[in-house]
Amino acid sequence: MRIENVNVVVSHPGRNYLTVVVRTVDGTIGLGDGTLNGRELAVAAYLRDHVVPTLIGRSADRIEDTWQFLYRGAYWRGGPVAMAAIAAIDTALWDIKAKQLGVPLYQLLGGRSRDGCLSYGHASGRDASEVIDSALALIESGFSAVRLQLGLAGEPREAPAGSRGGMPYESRWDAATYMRQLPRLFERARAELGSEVHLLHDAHHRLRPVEAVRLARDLEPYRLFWFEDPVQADNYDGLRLIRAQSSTALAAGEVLTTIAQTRTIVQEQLIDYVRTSVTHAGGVTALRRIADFASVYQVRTGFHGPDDISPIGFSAALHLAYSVHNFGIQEYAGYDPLALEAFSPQFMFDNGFLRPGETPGLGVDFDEVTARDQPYEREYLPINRLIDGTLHEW
Ligand code: EZ4
Ligand code: CO
Repeated sequence: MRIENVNVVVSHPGRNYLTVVVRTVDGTIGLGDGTLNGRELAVAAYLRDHVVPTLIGRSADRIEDTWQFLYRGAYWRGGPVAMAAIAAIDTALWDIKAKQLGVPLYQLLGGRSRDGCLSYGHASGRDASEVIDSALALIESGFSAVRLQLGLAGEPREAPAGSRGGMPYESRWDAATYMRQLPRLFERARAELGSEVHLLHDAHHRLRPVEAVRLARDLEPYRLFWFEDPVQADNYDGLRLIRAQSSTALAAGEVLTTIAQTRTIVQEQLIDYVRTSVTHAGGVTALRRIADFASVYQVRTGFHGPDDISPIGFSAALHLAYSVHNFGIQEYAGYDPLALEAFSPQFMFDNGFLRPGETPGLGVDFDEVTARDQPYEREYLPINRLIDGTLHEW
């Protein structure tokens, strides 16, 4: 079935999302997510100017060939902009194929491997009491796994209203304060939330290796499900150091965009969970390969699932999570009601577990007409500075 038309829509149902709408000559519509937080328009231009014109008239059936055409055929490989663009097209083509065959996507990926996908929610707050209250609310709503983030240590969960002027919000962060506060938070969390709940934490690439080693060791008594992104993503030696000295489980990879970039951390088993996403690492085709590669090394999936991945990319991830053997956990940050309205996702959350929709395809819809009334708004991730003003990882 030939591709007749491809629309690239950047809209703002509560936040910015890049949605690709691929239409075949028989009227089948496939949806893809290429949202790259803070750089959405670059992906839109890459698609509109260089990808879409080459897709019109191509066979929508040839998903693998189209993936290779966009990746290998461009000569310039990888990078977050190109890989988000490829992801959007690839996801839309899987949606089309599953719709045309009349099955939910996971059936094309081998059928389900489990009854539901364990998910974790985000608990945050300005101090330990607030974080624990936030975690209790999540547990109350069914979650058996929660990520604990302490706002005071420099993690603004939401960019405050001030950032809505189109400039990034700036926060301050101090490693020593963070490293003092975090073990205390987890000590309290274990005391108040019990030993059964899974606890996670994300260090957002902020630590130097020796700091990360110390923190990973200080956190050992609290048995974290994982400690995420302790050091810069490309600092393999840093991860080796942490790995050699601590038994705290590690997760990394949300900023990686290709299977080749996951190679060292997976093959050397520097991590326990790989965090790549359908939206940022080249789509369903690419993520399936990463999951299979990781399975060889007993590395499990922990696909990135923030609300800056649209319900389309999130649903695609769930079909994979449902079907791959080495699934670990799925991040589920939840969505703004406007986003749920815009995409009508069919996935289900039940007692801490997620399941993809049962309707043919991804199980999402996209209301293009309403999207026109929700145009792009310039918004960026916050930035972090050290106490002396030096720019640091956010
Ligand atoms: O900073 O999605 O694990 N989750 C995260 C996220 C990322 C954002 C980047 O756009 O690290 O909060
Ligand atoms: Co993260």
